Amino acid sequence: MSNLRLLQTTTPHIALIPSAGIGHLIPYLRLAETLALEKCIVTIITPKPTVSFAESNLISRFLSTHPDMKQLEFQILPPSQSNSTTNDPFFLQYDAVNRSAHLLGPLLSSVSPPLSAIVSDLLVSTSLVSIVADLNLPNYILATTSARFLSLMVYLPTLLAEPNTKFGGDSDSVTVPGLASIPQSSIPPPFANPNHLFTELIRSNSRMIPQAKGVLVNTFDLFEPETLSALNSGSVLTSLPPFIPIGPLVPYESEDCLSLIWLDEQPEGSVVYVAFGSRTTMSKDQIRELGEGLEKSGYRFFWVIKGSIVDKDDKGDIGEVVGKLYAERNKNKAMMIKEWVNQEKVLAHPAIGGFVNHCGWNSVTEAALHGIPMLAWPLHGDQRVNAEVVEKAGLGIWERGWGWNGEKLVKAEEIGKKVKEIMSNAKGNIADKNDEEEIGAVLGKSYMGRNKKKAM
Ligand code: UPG
Repeated sequence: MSNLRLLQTTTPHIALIPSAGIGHLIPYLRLAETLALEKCIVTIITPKPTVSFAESNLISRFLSTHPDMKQLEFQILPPSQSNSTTNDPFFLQYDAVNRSAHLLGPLLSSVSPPLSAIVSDLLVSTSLVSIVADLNLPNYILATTSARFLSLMVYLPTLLAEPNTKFGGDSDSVTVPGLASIPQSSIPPPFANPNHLFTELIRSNSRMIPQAKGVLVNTFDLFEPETLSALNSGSVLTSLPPFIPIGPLVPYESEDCLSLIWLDEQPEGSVVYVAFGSRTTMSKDQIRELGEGLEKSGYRFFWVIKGSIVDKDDKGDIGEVVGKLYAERNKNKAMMIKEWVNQEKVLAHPAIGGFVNHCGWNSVTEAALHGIPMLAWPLHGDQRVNAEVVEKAGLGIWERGWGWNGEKLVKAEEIGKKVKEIMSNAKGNIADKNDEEEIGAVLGKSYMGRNKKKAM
């Protein structure tokens, strides 16, 4: 009993409440480890069921390597099968988590020792306001995106309430006070529809930010100085709590993945890593152009390919996605993989010289942490605004004309050219002559393979 009292008075107990998807889970696991190292008791509240296998696998692996961490499963109401504005399974899950939030009250009040504070995802903050008030607990938000996109979210309710605001309209840009204006072309297309589920979720939850005790942001002062200062000086809105940069969040201890063995055999800085996060796929035609572009660049590459938004639906092997001939002719200079890789360890590997990515904010912060130059290819959501941050900070290049995912077919030539551009800045500055000869030889073989039935 006396020990328990000691715990209650001296050891903070923090509950972490992520929402849905890997991009919103990983920062919470990183924060969990950081808090535990600071001698806090941490309880992670995980919505169940998850949308993807990747989320449930990651949670189990994390808990098995962090036995001191507590977990409570939060059984959520079934997500709607669709909504008139979207059938994106992650948006539907955010909505389901919000609709289930009333079930969190009893769960949060039952934990022992009693909680000292809650850190929750922005996308559940509205639903949590009355619950945390009843429990008399301070609520912090951990924002998983850039401070720049966060500012747009903070200001979204105001923008949507103004009669003259037009997203996707003729004006060139959108103004958030205190920030450099945001081009219309960077505004996520769903914002043009005020009834879109994504817009509605952000609008309703952002309204509650002033009620939070503070907002922890996975960014750092040098990366987004003006934006952080605009948020904290009252320029964006006057009623905001402090925005505290705590990034880049440090990756937690985790196991190696097998693909690192392949990287061990590659020269320093020689490999371009290509990955678009946990939930982004491209059309078959775009995957083909990307594949050819990587070949044309002449560099070795490590390519993580997602065949569907949710991994549970991702069937077929790599040969079926990129073509067996393509896979065969690149096998000596490329690692192509459809399974989960430990991306942070890949980026930390000395063989990696550049990173082609979609500017999911976790990928950006991981690349920043390891100083890997990026070719930004933003595809949806916050990613074009994030790409502005990357470009401004000098961490990478961005070809704006490539548009949103599916808006146009980006051709292999352009991709190859841009890959060469980032890789020429890479640590080892590779362009290895033997490699180019090898490519030529293999291309010859594949040409013969393609034509063997119709030519002698
Ligand atoms: N990851 C792996 N292995 C894989 C795939 C992903 O380790 O095989 C990790 C990666 O290291 C990163 C995370 O998964 O930590 C993916 O996060 P992110 O790069 O942010 O991409 P998304 O999964 O697309 O993240 C969603 C949104 C993105 C947003 C982010 C944070 O799509 O636009 O910025 O959530 O809110």
